[in-house]
Amino acid sequence: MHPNYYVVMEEYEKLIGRRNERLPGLSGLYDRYRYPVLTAAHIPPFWKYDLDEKSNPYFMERLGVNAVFNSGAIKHNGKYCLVARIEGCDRKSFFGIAESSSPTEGFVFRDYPIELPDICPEETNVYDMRLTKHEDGYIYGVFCSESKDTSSNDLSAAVAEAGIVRTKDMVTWERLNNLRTLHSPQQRNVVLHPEFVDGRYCFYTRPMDGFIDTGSGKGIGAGYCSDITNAVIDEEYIVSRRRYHTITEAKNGAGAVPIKTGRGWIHIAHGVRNTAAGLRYVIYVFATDLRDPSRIIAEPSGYYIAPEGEERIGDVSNVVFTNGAIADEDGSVYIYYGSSDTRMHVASTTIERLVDYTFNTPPDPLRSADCVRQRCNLIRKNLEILGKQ
Ligand code: M1P
Repeated sequence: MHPNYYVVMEEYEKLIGRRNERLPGLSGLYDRYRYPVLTAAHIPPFWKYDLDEKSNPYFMERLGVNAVFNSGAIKHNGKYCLVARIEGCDRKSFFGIAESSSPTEGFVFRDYPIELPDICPEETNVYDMRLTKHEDGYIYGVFCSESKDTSSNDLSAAVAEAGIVRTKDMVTWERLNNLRTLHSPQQRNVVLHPEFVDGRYCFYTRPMDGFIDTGSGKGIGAGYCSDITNAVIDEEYIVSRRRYHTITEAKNGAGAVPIKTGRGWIHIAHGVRNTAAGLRYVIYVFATDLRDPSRIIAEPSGYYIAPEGEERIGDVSNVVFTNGAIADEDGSVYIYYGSSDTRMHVASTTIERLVDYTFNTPPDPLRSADCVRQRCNLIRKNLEILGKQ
C-alpha cells in the first residue's frame, strides 16, 4: 500500500472519532455545536482514491468530493441516519447514508452511496432528499431531480422536478414516478407530509416559474393526491406566503418534514432575500393546524437560524438550509442544516422550546413603524419588571 494511505486513514479516523461539543446559545432558541457533523473530509478514502499502487503510483484522488451538505434525516433502527447530498468534484450530486448512534457526532458513511433506480436518461443531477416516515408504512425520499431544459438555447437552463423513492429498510429503494403539479412547471423543496389528510397524501410544494426564480410562485404550497405511485397535484394552496421586505421576499421552501406537537405541526423551512452581496438563505419556523396542515396558525417573526461564523462562507456563501430534523423520543429535537452549500451542522432544541418559540414569538408586523412599537412594548414591560419605570 502507498505510504500516504496510512496518513490519509489516520486523519479520517481522527475526524470520525472526534467528540463534538455543545455550545449553549444565549438566545434560548437552540444550541449549536462546535464542529460540523459532516464535511467532504468525512467521505471514506476508498470512495476517492484508487488504492492499487500499480494503477495509482502517486496515490491520487481519482474521484474527488467537493462538498457534503443538505441532508435528509431520520431515526431508523435506533440510529441517527443522514442522507447527505454529496457533490463530486464533477459537480454532480448523489446521496449517501451516514449513520451514528449519537445525534451530534460520529457519523460514518456506509460503504457505498445510494444507487437510485435510474429510470430517466434526461435526469442529470439529484439532491436534497427529505425523508418521511409515512403512516402507510413506507419511508419516502423526495428529492430534486434536475434535467437540462431542452426548449431553451441557454446552456445552463434547467428543469427541476420532485423525484420520489420509497423503502422499508433504508437499503432497497423503489423509484416512483416524479411528482406532477399541473399548474407549476418546476418544483424544488418538495416534502411529503407524514400522515394522510382526508385519506390522501399531502405534499408541501414550491410553485415556481423558473429554475432559480420562483417568479409568480407565492410561497410554500400544499397539494393532495390519492395515488403516490403516480402522484399528480392539480391545485396547490399557499401555506407560507412570501412577503415584501421580509426574510422570504425572494423565495422560500419547505425544509424538514413537519413535527407533530400538541399545538400543531411545526415546520422548519428556509427563506431567501436578495442583497447587494447576493441571496441570503435563513431558516425560519411556522406552524399549521393539526387537522388541516395547509392552514397556517402561527408565524413567528423573522429567522430562527441565520448563518454565523464559518457557516457564512463556502461554495454558495451566506446560506443555511435544512431538509431534515429528528424529534427524539425524549423530547429533544435535532435540526440538521447545511451551511453555504459546503458542510452539515446540527442544532439541538426540544419540542417544548420549539412550541414556545413558535406560539409565543410575535408575528412580523411588516412595517418599521409597527416593529418599533412592538419593540417599545417589550421594553416598557421589561423596564417595569426591572423597577425602572
Ligand atoms: O444554493 C442555495 C440553495 O439553493 C436551492 O434552494 P432554493 O431552491 O430555495 O433556491 C437548493 O438547490 C439548495 O440545495 C441550495 O442549498
